[in-house]
Amino acid sequence: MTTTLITVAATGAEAEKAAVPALPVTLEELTAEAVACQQAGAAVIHVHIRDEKARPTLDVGRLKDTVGALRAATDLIVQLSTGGAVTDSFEARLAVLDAQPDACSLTCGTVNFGDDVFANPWGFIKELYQLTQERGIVPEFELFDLGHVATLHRLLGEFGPPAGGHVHCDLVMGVPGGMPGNVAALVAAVQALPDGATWSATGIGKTTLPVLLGALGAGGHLRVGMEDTLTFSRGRPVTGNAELVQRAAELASLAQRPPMTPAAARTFLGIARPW
Ligand code: KMH
Ligand code: ZN
Repeated sequence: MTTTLITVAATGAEAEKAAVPALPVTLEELTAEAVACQQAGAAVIHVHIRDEKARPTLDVGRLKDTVGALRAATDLIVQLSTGGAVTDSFEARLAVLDAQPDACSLTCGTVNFGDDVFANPWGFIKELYQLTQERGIVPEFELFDLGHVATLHRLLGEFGPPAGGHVHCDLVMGVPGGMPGNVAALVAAVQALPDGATWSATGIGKTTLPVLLGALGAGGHLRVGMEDTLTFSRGRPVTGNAELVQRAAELASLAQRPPMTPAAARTFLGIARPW
């Protein structure tokens, strides 16, 4: 049976704990959330971490502890963010790989990000990509705009296939400054992907449900989570990541493509269990 890969992006770097008490920011909160999300149908966790004051951090020691704790408590594929926060340096973002995750995000271009800029120039992209190849860490190509697809083609053309041999992309849609979160943009991006690539999609904020339903209809996989949306339905805050995963799993099952298990996801993405 065809199944659906569900990734949970549990925390992100943008929401503030003070404003969103349900946001998992401590290692204990993140681990508990991960366990609940695996039970609800997630196979991958996309991870941003926070410091003791709940501010975003790329501290490598904390990242290592996080990878270890998530591996001990769950079977989820641990995908560390190399995007970090818009304020993070390229050096700190490259050093994320020192925490030896299973997988990492790799954004294929710069994008306006609300009032900020999420910077991903070519020199940084190719350095990060080559590092993932050297270390055997499987990248997920984050595509915020159609131009990012062109850069993905250039990257694969110049440096060859990723660790694991399979190209899996994530369309991040509806960021103010990126491609819109609608079906027309989704189809345009999917049509431009490299042959053989698989993809998931996520819609930020109000675009969450249109993108989720469009992705299911177009044969794609799903990313959900509090990094991307803080509202479950109009006027009703999300109470935790697991309810977003559960809704995605139910809709995927309704579409006759139930959630992929973490073990199947490892095979699908080309991730060997490294420990
Ligand atoms: N926090 C955004 C600036 C990623 O995780 O790779 C970047 C981001 C992408 O979230
Ligand atoms: Zn992220």
